[in-house]
Amino acid sequence: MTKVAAFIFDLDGVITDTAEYHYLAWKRLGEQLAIPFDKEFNETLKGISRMESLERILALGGKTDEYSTEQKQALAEAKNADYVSLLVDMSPADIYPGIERLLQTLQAQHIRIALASASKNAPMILQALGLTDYFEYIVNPDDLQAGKPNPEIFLRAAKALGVDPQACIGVEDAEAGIEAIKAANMFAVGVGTPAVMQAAGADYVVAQTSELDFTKIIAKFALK
Ligand code: B16
Ligand code: MG
Repeated sequence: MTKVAAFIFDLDGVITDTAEYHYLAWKRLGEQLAIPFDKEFNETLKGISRMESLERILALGGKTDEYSTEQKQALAEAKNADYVSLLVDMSPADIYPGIERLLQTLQAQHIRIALASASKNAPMILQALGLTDYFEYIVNPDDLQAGKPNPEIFLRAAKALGVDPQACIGVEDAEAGIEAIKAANMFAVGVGTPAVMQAAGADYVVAQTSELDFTKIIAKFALK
């Protein structure tokens, strides 16, 4: 039986609730561009890179060809400045319930820990949450050829840790993220609506992070 060697975490929506701030900042930009959208559409942006998210919003409004590459870059930067301004008060109080307990257990069990977030702001957010020291490796999204659902980000983390993907457990809240974990040949833990997570391929699902229990996850992994 394969022994679990590493846990690879998503950030937004798993470790903390930045997903809500991404939504607010994109929504405000969408309104400026006369492209309103709701939370349902926003779900499709979870785990998706900044530029790809902008492209999807412009496509929604039928405005893909209305902006040059430079203008799109400026729009993405404006969204990011707005998003970062929403994070100023972030502190360890913003860590989702159960996350630090899980990280402590993993450390005590000598299981390796990495971060596979599409966010370029991830190192700054981990710092603000006081969690940086738990992570042995943080994938730099600038180094990737393809974003989630491509498995590259999870495979990159496994390679950096020097572990077999089949001995890794990925934790995600986005459909694109679950698909990326499965395509990487890893065990996928989904945080969110069970039907949605299962449809994306999750091997084990919890409705919220407070239910992330090391012993239960390992037991499910062992059954695979
Ligand atoms: P940034 P994750 C993703 O983070 C978010 O889910 C997604 O909404 C965001 O567009 C993306 O990071 C890029 O973030 O603009 O900060 O570089 O869920 O992969 O941790
Ligand atoms: Mg996420």
